[in-house]
Amino acid sequence: MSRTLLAGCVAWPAEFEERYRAIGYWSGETFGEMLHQRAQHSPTKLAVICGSRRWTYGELDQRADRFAAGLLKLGIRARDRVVLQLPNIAEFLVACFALFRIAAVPVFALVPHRRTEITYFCRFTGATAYLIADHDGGFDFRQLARQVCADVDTLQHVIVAGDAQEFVAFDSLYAEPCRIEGPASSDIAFLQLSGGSTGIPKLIPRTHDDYLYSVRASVQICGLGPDSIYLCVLPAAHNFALSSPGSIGTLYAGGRVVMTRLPSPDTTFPLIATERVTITSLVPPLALIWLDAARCCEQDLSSLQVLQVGGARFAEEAARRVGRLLGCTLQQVFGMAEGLVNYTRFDDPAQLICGTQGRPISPDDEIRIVDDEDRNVPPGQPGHLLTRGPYTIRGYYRAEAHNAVAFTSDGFYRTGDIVRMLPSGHLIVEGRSKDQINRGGEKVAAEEIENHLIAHPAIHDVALVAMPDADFGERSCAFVIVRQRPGVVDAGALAAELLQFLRERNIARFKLPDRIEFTDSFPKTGVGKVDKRALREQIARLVSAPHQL
Ligand code: OOB
Repeated sequence: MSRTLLAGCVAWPAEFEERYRAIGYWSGETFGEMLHQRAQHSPTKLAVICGSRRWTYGELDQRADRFAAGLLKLGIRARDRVVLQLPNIAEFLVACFALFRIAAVPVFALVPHRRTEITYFCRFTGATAYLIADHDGGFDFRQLARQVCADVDTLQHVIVAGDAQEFVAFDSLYAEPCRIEGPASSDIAFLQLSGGSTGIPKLIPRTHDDYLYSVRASVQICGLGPDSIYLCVLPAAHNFALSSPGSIGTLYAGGRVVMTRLPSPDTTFPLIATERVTITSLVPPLALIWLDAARCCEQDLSSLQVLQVGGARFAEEAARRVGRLLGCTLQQVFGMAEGLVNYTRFDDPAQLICGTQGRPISPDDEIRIVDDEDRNVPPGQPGHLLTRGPYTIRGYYRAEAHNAVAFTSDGFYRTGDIVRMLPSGHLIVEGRSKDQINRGGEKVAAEEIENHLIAHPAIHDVALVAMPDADFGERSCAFVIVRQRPGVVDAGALAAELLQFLRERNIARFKLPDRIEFTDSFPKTGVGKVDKRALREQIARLVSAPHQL
């Protein structure tokens, strides 16, 4: 029986819920139970490797229980929101499973997020706790936590993995396990971040039922089993690395998760060789770096069976090099934190593996490809991808007005992707209608950055668009119209000033424009809106012919 959902979340209509349960997609299992079962079944089997730490299933399960007890003692309760910003370390898994067990709701921030984003997540969700590592990549997160504490009234606890200074030490929370009232499988397990296309980031509520279905099906499609060893290279909290099949899928299958903070071949190739990694997932820019490094690699990468690439479009020519250079099978993954995930299948012909972004996980993933008026396009033609299904959300968290535009009245999610479907059901991502830059898998919502830039007194108007890039696929370019100023504007100095201005607004670095172009006016569409397509074409021409600058 389902309980009321966390306030601000949209449930599936009852007839869908009944159907998804009847078919068995929603199995009634929770994450906490899943890990517990694996631990009971094979307590001494290795589950997580992180540096020199090697934890068995029994140990991971125990740690999750003891950490859960510590969280309860601290006063964190079911349905409390906890902003979690951890790098790829074993504590990430302990924290997730502990929070899942006490039915508290992790909000998955990304490591590059800074004061502006974290403050927003904490305030918007009314978070009572913030969980961080002491530092990562030379950045001190305790410093950030001090600022966030000053900004957010609801925040009561900061928990730090590593040197906690004045905050609560992660390790000090391990307590005697206690009886815990777990969540229902229909409860919200966590809030994921949307790639976003609006000024304000959206949060995605996922239930144990729906997420575990996508995990279970992914495990099956990707052939994971007890012998699988997954290298977690991408941010552990991102949907791809978490559940497609990612670290949760690996644990589901009884395999082993190897955590790495650094994605570069110098670190990861030796790990693959020594830990005998069988599968990993990368975004296209990283895959290109790995392919290059593999040409003159002295490490033994022969254990690697599957390289998954997704998050952004992977060029077909690069896709064709994977087998030859890395000696493994490529799997393309086209997914979204809102739900729908597509995989190429291992027995697909090479043309489909290299030239498409895969087909949906579930027979009940409903796919519509439509024109601007929501009419189905003829088969094979490109159009807007709409989707509905057993693990695709029906609404963002506390976003009623936005939900009215992001979903159709009958519950299809408007992905903002332009796709084409082959007769086999495989999708090819042709482009995007959402106002977003996909910077090699890292998503930048144009409006969010435009809002920041327009706050600068020298700026009259601004438009952020994608420009083609050999390594990232896309980078961002800000077209800027400057207010009339006495004297000549020094473009170089102003561009530097704008970047500094953005840095001072404390946002993730990957959101800073990679290029700034000054202009007198924007091209306009028929109805008078800024014609971003024309701007994209303009910058693409400039980038492809730099000598004409
Ligand atoms: C994954 O999730 P998000 O939420 O960071 O981003 C979703 C968006 C998609 O709507 C699409 O625009 C783009 O990222 N995308 C791709 C792609 N995979 C994602 N575009 C072209 N080709 C691909 N293979 O990125 C994500 C979530 C789960 C698994 C994999 C990726």
